[in-house]
Amino acid sequence: MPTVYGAILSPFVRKVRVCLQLKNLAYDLDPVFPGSKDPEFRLLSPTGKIPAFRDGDYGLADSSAICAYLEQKYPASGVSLFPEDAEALGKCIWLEEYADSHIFDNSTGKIFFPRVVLKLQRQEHDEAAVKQAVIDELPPIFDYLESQLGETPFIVGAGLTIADIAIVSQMVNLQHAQEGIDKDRWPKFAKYVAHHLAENYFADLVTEENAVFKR
Ligand SMILES: N[C@@H](CCC(=O)N[C@@H](CS)C(=O)NCC(=O)O)C(=O)O
Repeated sequence: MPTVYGAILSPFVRKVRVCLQLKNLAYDLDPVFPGSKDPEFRLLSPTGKIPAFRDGDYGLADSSAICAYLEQKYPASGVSLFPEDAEALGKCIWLEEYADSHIFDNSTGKIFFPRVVLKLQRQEHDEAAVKQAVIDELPPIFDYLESQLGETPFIVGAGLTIADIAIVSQMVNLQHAQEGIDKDRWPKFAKYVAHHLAENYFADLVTEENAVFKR
């Protein structure tokens, strides 16, 4: 059975877990924190970043690499998350990268990490800087994503893709940080995120994650 190495609040670990679930693949979760010096983990993830992944003798790191591997390795299992059409595929990979880098840096990094991770570690954070990030960084991201959405709950084409999973995965961290999306200002994006959060591929994981805050 494949193993995912990582901590459940990471948007990248969540992204891989959602992919595994949608591809109907059972897996083990080895709870490894970023920067772990565990030799088995560091062989798979030389940077120490999570997630890492093992499938038999094969292993690698990085959520995008892992999800692309799963798609090619198990094409007939569960749903396909990468479109075949070249233009749709290109757009999917772009939006996945936008979520993993730009949204992660400016939303998860500037809002979730200080407010949630530092709090869990019982460290102080600069709440004024977090509030400023909410004002400065989120609206341009939401404006862009609102502009990319049509009437369906999918940002590329007519079905669920890796782009939706990557974007909504970052929005889960924003939700954990007690920030939402104003549905009057960004109606399509707010509806889109709410749609995916209500589906079991996200809802089950978020329920599991919420237990962390009740400990
Ligand atoms: N591009 C990587 C990003 C992974 C990543 O940045 N993970 C964070 C946790 S959410 C991490 O391990 N950070 C530790 C570090 O930057 O040293 C992916 O998609 O997996």
